[in-house]
Amino acid sequence: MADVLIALGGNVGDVRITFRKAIAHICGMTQAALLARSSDYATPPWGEQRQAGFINACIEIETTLDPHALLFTLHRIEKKFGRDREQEKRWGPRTLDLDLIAYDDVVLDRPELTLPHPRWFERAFVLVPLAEIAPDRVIAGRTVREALMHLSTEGIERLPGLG
Ligand code: PH2
Ligand code: MG
Ligand code: MG
Repeated sequence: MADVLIALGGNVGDVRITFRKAIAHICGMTQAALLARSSDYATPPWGEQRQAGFINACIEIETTLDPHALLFTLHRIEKKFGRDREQEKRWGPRTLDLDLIAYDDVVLDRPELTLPHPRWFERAFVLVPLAEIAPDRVIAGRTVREALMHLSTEGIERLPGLG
C-alpha cells in the first residue's frame, strides 16, 4: 500500500460539492482508503489574478495503484467533473484540479509525472491544507510545516464544514 497526498483545487461551479463527489470517486476508482481530508479553504487566485477565488483542500489516501495508474485515474475524474485540458489556460479557471503531491517517498522525473510534485513547497494554497492533515510529513527532505513557514498565507481562509 502506498501513502499518497493529493491536492484539490477549483474555481468554477460549486467547487465544494465537486470536491465531495470527486473524493468519493477517488476512493472508489483507485481502491483507496481515505486516511485524512483537510478542511476546504478559500484562497486568492494565484498566477492569473483576474479570475474567481479558488477553493483548495488536500487528502491523504492509501492505494494499491502505481503512480501512473493513479495519475490516469485522477485525470479521468477531472474530466468527469468538467475539466477540459485542451481548452483551458495555464493558471486559468477550472472546475477541478487534482495534483499528486507525494506518493510514498517515490522520486520520479518524467514528462508526464514528477514526484514529489516539483512546486509543492511554493504554494500556500497547497501547504495550508496539507499542514492541517500532515504537518510532519517529510517531502523531498523538508517537513510540510517547515516549508509553510516560508510562505505568506495572506487571504487564505479556512471554511467551516458543509455539514
Ligand atoms: N490553481 C491554478 C491557478 N491558480 N490559485 C489558487 N489559489 N489555487 C489553485 O488551486 C490554483 C490557483 C491552476 O491550476
Ligand atoms: Mg494545480
Ligand atoms: Mg494539476
